[in-house]
Amino acid sequence: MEMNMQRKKFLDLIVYQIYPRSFYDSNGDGIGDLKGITEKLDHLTELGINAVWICPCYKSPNCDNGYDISDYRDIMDEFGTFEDWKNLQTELKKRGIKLFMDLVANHTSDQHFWFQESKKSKDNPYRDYYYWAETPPNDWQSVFGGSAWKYDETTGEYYLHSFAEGQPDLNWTNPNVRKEMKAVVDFWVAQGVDGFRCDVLDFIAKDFKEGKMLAGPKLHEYIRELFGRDSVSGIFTVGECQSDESSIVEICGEDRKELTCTFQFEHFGVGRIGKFESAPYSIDSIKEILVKWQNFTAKHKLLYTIFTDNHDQPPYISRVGNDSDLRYECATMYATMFYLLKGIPFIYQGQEYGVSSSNYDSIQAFNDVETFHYYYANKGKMPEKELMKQINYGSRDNARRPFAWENKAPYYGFSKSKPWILPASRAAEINLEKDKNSEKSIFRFYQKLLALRRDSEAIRYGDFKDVTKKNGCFVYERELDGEKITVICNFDRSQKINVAANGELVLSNYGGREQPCGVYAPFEIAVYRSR
Ligand code: TEU
Ligand code: CA
Repeated sequence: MEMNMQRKKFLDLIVYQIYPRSFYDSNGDGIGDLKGITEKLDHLTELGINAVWICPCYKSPNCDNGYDISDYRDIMDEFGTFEDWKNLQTELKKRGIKLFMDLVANHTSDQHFWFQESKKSKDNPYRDYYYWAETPPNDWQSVFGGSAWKYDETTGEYYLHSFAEGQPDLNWTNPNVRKEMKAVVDFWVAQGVDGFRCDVLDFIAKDFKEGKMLAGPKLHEYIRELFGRDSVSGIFTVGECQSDESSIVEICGEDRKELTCTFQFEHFGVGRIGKFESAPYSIDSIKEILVKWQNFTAKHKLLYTIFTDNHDQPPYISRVGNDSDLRYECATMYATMFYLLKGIPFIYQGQEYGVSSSNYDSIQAFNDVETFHYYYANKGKMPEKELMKQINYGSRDNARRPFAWENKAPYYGFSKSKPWILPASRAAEINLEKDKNSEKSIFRFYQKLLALRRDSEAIRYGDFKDVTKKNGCFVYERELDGEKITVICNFDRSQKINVAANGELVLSNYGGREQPCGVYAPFEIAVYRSR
């Protein structure tokens, strides 16, 4: 079954996710900024991406690094000015790179004008922009821990915050709130942005009756109101949403006028209990999840999003792979396994040089609000060593350490002065410069991989077929109009994989390989192409 043309075009995207605070600091204050991104655009062109998603860069007091917005139409002081943003957009356009902004529609900062008004009095015109209650009507817990209801002295009532206290939830049942958020979307579309990544979008519709914090029955109506309008119908939207089989069809179906696609997070559940505790895993279960979603999205003509990393997750290779003796092999194996699937690749900053989790023995080395919540909620309940082990394992800061551009420069070339958060503990060993100078360069591998994707219609639009015959490996084919790509990934220590892969070997992560069949080394991949 063919998807419509507009959707099909999105399969050409290769998105690079930027966490501005940690990308590059242009003015030496220790904080990454927009000018910093503009200065590093050659790196992105070299890598071979064609779109960027920038995490929130709006005005914010930063209780959750920009996910608490105090003005949706202006730029955070630390990141620069609106002119810097315009300039970044112009430079991206020159390079043919699309720009997706982060839309945080569920909550604002408690410093936002709406909330400042709302808390003043019970009859303030902005009162109903948020959820207020005399006593908490339920025992909802904040995603970051603790009650989701916070007492506010001014009027003696509680307000709802699904995330940090500084992130009060907007009341989407109020038509004025929906109007305001539409105006925010229109503002940025008028500025010429190409789309939005939509933060926790399913939280906008709560179901107080059923006691559900998210994905209430009005969700679809609200999303359609936001994006189902003709004036914004061409833009790309990717939702951070609950995405089980039935909701993903409802939110992303071609005829639904809701979202282009959502992030499918199931593979993040592998190898852990909750966010901070690891659990035994096998890569076969990751493979099974990928196969399931490839087949499901094909059947329902949906766009799949392909990613292993983002700003909320420790590097995938560290959590469910190998970031020590086989770091290069594992990073390139996962890149191959994921990014040659059918869907839209999202690459998170640092993946291209194999960035790995950090190890720090004190909570002082951390900055993230979620990490702090977990730490202080569990302090004293287990040995400090065990607690720090869990923090190092699961903290979002693993993905937020400054990008290590250079090998020797102070702070690895991220900034001229002390960064807002300590560099990755392994930055001296793992940085872009060192990677590029290495015989086994992850960056160069990514370049080849992305070039192959850009060059192959079978990879971008072709059918997916799982032809794996045993555990410990993933073998799949992509095919279109006589072009066939065979992808072989071995994640067993060493094994024999017999695959009738005729064609040319177009990608390998071990030197000197030619044979299509035979024994594969740990984390070895091979990609064959025939036409
Ligand atoms: O994250 C949504 C979310 O549910 C997170 O709790 C996520 O599961 C968690 O961070 C994993 O440890 C989004 C943003 O991506 C995140 O950075 C924000 O903090 C959050 O919304 C609130 O805006
Ligand atoms: Ca700066």
